[in-house]
Amino acid sequence: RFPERFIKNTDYYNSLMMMYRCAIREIQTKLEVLDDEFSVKYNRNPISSIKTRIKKPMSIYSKLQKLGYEFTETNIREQLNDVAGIRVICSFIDDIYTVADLLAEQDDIKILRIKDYILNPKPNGYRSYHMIVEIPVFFAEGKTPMRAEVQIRTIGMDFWASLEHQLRYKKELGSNKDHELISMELLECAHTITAVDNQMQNIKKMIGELN
Ligand code: 0O2
Repeated sequence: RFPERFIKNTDYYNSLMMMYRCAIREIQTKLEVLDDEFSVKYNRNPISSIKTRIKKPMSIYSKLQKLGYEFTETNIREQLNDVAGIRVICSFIDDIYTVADLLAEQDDIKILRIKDYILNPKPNGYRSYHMIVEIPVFFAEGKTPMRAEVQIRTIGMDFWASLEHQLRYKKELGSNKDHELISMELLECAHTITAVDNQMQNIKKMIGELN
């Protein structure tokens, strides 16, 4: 079994997680500033909500093990991109790209990788826009670049992903005899949500043209 209690009490581990939490705060503030500015200029908010999380010790351990690395500070920093996670929930599909572009334009943020699962959804129906970013955080000992994963998605995409995640992990979908049927149902739900997202986007456009 994984020595979770031991890891949690280790000073270096706590200090590293504190650094990731600070990176999350920096990015969250940037997103809130963009949303505030947008609401003053255009009288609406592209961001519906922001959720953040630090990857749990057990998940960090498992992912490193899966990749064939030991549980060390260097490996956590160098091999994992999603210890710090920020999920941005937008109202409309075009808001996702607006938020992503405005974030990417900021000169202290470095974009390490982009995965556009909206343009190219996963075979199971998962849709979301993923950015792996690096942001400098200023600590007493100097500036440290910290990595984080920013997932940007609509309310609909988030609704689907949250429920699919719950079903997949909690109910051990893989061992269920109706696995294939459930996967097909989930894919159908993803298609329905895509259609609704597109329809909402069109309605927004029509209203915009009227104004
Ligand atoms: P959790 O619990 O959300 O942290 P890579 O980084 O390229 O080596 P990885 O990690 O598979 O490969 O990257 P990817 O595909 O960008 O996915 C990372 C995260 O996206 C996942 O983190 C989920 O949060 C989300 N995600 C990806 N695919 C799915 C999916 O099919 N369903 C749902 N619900 N979420 C998905 P974690 O660590 O898996 O989980």
